[in-house]
Formats: sequence, C-alpha cells, structure tokens
Amino acid sequence: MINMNKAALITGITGQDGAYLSEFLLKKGYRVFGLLARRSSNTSWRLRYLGIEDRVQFVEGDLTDLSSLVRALSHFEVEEVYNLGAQSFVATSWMQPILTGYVTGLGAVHLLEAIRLANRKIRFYQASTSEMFGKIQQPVQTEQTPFYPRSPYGAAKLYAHWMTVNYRESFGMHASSGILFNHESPLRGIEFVTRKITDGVARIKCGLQKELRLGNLDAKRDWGFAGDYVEAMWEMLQQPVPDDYVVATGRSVSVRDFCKLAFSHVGLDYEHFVVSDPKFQRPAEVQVLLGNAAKAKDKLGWQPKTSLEELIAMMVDSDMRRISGQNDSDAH
Ligand code: NAP
Ligand code: F7E
Repeated sequence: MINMNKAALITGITGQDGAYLSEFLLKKGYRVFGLLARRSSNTSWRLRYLGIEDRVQFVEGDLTDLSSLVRALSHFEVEEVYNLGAQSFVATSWMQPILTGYVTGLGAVHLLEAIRLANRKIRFYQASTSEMFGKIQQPVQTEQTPFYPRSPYGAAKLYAHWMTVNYRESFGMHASSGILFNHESPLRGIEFVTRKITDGVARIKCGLQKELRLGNLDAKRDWGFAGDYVEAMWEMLQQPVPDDYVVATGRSVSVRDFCKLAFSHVGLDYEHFVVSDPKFQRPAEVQVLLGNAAKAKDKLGWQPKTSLEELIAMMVDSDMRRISGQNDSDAH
C-alpha cells in the first residue's frame, strides 16, 4: 500500500531542535528521516528521552559530504528538508572557525545543491539565528535589522542565510530562513549557559557541587522554549511563498537574572553560589538580543506559549530528577 503521508528529512536530528521537530512532525503524521553523522558513540539520547527513537528512520550522511546528501535525497522521497545540523556552540567557533565554516556555512549550500540536483520542488528550511545580529544595529531586532555577526559561528550562519535567499531568488526554490532567537529546554546541550545553570542548580541542591562558575553575567538574551519554536519552522514551510521570519519572545533577560530565577526555584540564593570566571568570557561578546516576532504572528499565526518562568521550572525540575537519580534514562 502506498503511504500518502508527507515525508521530511531533518539534518541535526540528534540535536535539541531535531528531537522536538521530529516529535512534532510525527504527531502530524509525517514520515521522518534523519541524517545521522557518524560518531563513535550513540547520540540519540534526546530522541529516546521523547520516546521516539524507533519512530524515525536514519540515513547516514554528513553536511560536509555533498555525495551523502545527494544519496539521502535520492533514497527517500521527501517534500520538506529542515537544515538544523551545525557546529552550533558559539564559544567553540573561535577554536574551530574553519570546521564551523564548513559545517555551519558551506553545509547549508551542500544541502541546497543536493535539493537543486534531486528535486527543486522540495521545500527547504534554514536554521538561521539571532547571532547574525551580533553587535546590534537596532535595539529591537526584526527581519529588517542589518546584520553584524560577532563570532565565526555568526558569520558562517550569515553566509548560509544569504545563500538560502540566493537559491530562492535564483532558482525559485521554496527556501525559507527562520531567524530564531535563543531557545532552550531540558534537551539543551549542557555547555549552553541555561542548561549549565539548571544542571548547576540541581547539583548544588543535591550537595554534589559547591559553586557555579560562569562568564559574562550581564549578557542579555531573548530566551524561549524549543518545543514552541519548532512549530514556527513547520509553519514557514506550509506558506504558499517562502520568506524569512524572526522567531522570539520579545523579552530579554540577563544571565544574572536567569540565575536568580533558577536558584530561587529550589529555594536558594544565587549570590551564594555563582562566581564570574574570566575563563568563560568570549573574544567578542553579543551583549544583548531582543527580537520582535510580529511578522511570524501576523503571517504564520505563531506566538510563544511558554513563559521564561515556566521554561526555567521545566529545566530545573528535569535536572533535579536526573541528578537525584529519579530518572533512569541516559539523558545528559
Ligand atoms: P544542537 O543541539 O547543537 O544540534 C546540532 C546538530 O547538528 C546535532 O544533531 C549534530 O549531530 C548535528 N551536526 C553537527 N555536525 C554535523 C555534520 N557535520 N553533519 C551533519 N550533522 C551535524 O543545536 P540545536 O540547538 O538543536 O539547534 C538547531 C539548529 O538551529 C542549529 O543549526 C543551530 O545553529 C540553530 N539555532 C539554534 C538556536 C538555539 O537557541 N538553540 C537558535 C538559532 C539557531 P551530533 O549530535 O551527532 O553531533
Ligand atoms: O550563551 C553568556 C555568553 O552559549 C549565552 C546557540 O544556540 O543561541 C546560542 O548561542 C550568553 C552569552 O548561547 C557563560 O557569553 C555567561 O552571552 O548559552 P550560550 P549563545 O552564545 O547565545 C544562538 C541564538 C545560537 O544560534 C547558537 O547556536 O551567556 N555566558 N557565562 C555563558 N555562556 C556559556 N555557554 N557558558 C557560560 O559559562
């Protein structure tokens, strides 16, 4: 029997957003294929956490290997491709700027080329980022705000962003970019500041750690919940015409205030535990980001559902369960 359900290929399926997007698409009845880059150990813990590891189909490939992408698209007929794969940790991008350029920048072009060769009708989503605004040129950032990236990661993403626009304009491809501001969850990598904080809170509360060493406590970010943000990705590919959209909450909070909220969730005062350590400062910092997602609300009907307080509670509670041993999964 022919399966008439829609099919999607996700790069970066083992990452935070890949897991939530897979869950969302499966609920919509999609067949979900994920590009799996070769690693020495199993990286599917997030898909297991959501209980969907057995419901997605993996195809081996890497964003730096065009042939693997062409092969993936010729093996599986998909209507939509979501490019979420990246070297996504900003701090690492100064240590590995060339790899970041290959994977995060050129990787997107490999995928656009593979689609151009395989089937130009495939709809394409590019995971663009608020890091492209970097040294902000306007106090509130929209689709019209000029870009000024401040890291090799931001510069690589900006190249991928403009190439997405270019393929749309040159070849008429349905290629859209979501300019997503920071989004977090219990599945966030532990190196990112929000998860480092909620993991630290749980360890300190359970007596496993005495202090939490962070970098710039004054940096401000517009933080939302990843589960809400993947819905905007899908909405973009359902539109009759491709376009670019800012996805954000419209509220910007400092790392210090995030700490205050996270520690107070378990009845602790952050000032007794948080230490600012120059080791975690960056060569060039993005001091503040604040997005205006009015276009996404107007055209996609998208708006965030989860408040920062709800997000922090969700993350701290999840880390408390993991650290106190109540969660026997292999979550990181
Ligand atoms: P993430 O958790 O770091 O996931 C990155 C994914 O990319 C992982 O599945 C990783 O695979 C995969 N990957 C790395 N190198 C690859 C390669 N050479 N070929 C194929 N796949 C590769 O990132 P995320 O937070 O889910 O973010 C998803 C996307 O949105 C990324 O492109 C990120 O840059 C972008 N973005 C994120 C945010 C945010 O706040 N989260 C905001 C704006 C934009 P392994 O697990 O095997 O390493
Ligand atoms: O840093 C400051 C740090 O690493 C946030 C990625 O998903 O979002 C993410 O990039 C802020 C920065 O995220 C520590 O200096 C202080 O100002 O959690 P982060 P990011 O750099 O904003 C964007 C939108 C992406 O696209 C990226 O892929 O927090 N900070 N102390 C710290 N950051 C870290 N990691 N660790 C600290 O100890």
